[in-house]
Amino acid sequence: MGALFSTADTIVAVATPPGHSGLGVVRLSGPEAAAIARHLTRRTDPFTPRHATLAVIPEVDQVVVTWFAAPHSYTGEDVIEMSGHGSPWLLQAIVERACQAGARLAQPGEFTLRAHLNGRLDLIQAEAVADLIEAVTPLQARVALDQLEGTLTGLVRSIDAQLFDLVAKLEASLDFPDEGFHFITRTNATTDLAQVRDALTRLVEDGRRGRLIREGRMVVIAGRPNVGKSSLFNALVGTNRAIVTPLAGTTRDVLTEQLDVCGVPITLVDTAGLRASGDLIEEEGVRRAVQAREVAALTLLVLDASQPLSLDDEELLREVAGPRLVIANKADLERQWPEGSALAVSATTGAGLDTLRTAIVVALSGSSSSEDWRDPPRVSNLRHVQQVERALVAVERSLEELRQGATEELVLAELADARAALESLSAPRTPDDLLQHIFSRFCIGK
Ligand SMILES: Nc1nc2c(ncn2[C@@H]2O[C@H](COP(=O)(O)OP(=O)(O)OP(=O)(O)O)[C@@H](O)[C@H]2O)c(=O)[nH]1
Ligand SMILES: [Mg+2]
Repeated sequence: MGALFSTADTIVAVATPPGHSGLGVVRLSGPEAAAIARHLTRRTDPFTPRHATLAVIPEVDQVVVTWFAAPHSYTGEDVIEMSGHGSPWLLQAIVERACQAGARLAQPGEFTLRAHLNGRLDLIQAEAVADLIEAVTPLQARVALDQLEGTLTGLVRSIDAQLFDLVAKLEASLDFPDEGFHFITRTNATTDLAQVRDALTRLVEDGRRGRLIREGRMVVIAGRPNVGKSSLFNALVGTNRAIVTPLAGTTRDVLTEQLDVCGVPITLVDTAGLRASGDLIEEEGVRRAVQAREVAALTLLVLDASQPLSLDDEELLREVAGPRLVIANKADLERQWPEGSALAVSATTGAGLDTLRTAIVVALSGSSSSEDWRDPPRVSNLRHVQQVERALVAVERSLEELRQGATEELVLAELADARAALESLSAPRTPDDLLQHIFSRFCIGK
């Protein structure tokens, strides 16, 4: 732990993924980085900053060395990147030689931690680096990139600046105890704070969608046998992953696939048709289907539009309460009942699937409208959402105090809390345990 927060030594790690690849990169950061690289390549001349230099590490590999001189580097320290051939053995050999020459193996996230400690990235940006690396959908990557580029930081700063302005005026008023609210009227303070509240409210709303995009959700397909659950599963996944037959009771196991639904990473689950069959295997399948429904964020309850609704269907509609979408499948055939609020789709022709995709993300986000899902939300990380919420609660309390005619002191106490929440987002003074927590989810070499 101690070593993690010291930036006095030089750290080294392979920065590319394990396995064989065209290129592999070893990264060094710290005061000895350039000297160690020279030692490894038997070079007497210094490297030229930001120039790619072909060099040889005797008996190991040919490498291209790039030196980023402090402070113009990712970490803000001297950084050396050595690109070699992407063999795990060769890269490991380079790391070992670097360690023999005085470097220390980097811990997960330690390069980015140093970038943060050296003021190159605030905490929001550092966390965005991990999100960017882990992104599995284009929208996830876009949200993380925006944060890395400082969109959220800038927004939080501007909200905090508005609060600071108000705090300054209220504090100055404290020197005029007789009059009270000397430098700003209650009405103006209320107007300013209402603006801040609205900006924070929009961010919290953004956060609901942002978390959905960042975290993903599990969606389970359920319904009676033969209604076309597996066909729908295949249609959404885009491959014939599940077996489809005209026989009721085809699917017994629980099948899962990962897919991108309007930018949200979804784990889609296909399950056995729900019925009492007396068949041992099928009953186990039904038990697992019920279990899957219990952990899923959303159930797609599939009904067959080409068959009259049975008592079993009615029962299922009562039983599957929770968050759900009712789907009238086989809408390409003659319909036997009016869909009402059910979504008409055809798993075989693909009709209605786009509407269904939108309906899934809208239902998961709990929003009432199908806002433009391609529009990247500005906040997505739970820690960030929580701090914005904390700031919002404090601002709402301060508005209430103003309304009730409270003194400047009371209003100021709430505003201090709001500002502390906002500051903890970009966090120049983050407690070590929070840093430890945040950076432990990084991979080694980042
Ligand atoms: N016309 C039409 N047929 C469909 C549609 N969806 C599924 N089917 C047919 O319905 C039959 C059952 O489809 P499955 O996808 O296996 O149904 P399931 O709900 O998974 O069935 P179990 O696994 O037995 O519970 C197959 O013959 C499919 O070709 C559809 O949208 N239109
Ligand atoms: Mg099936």
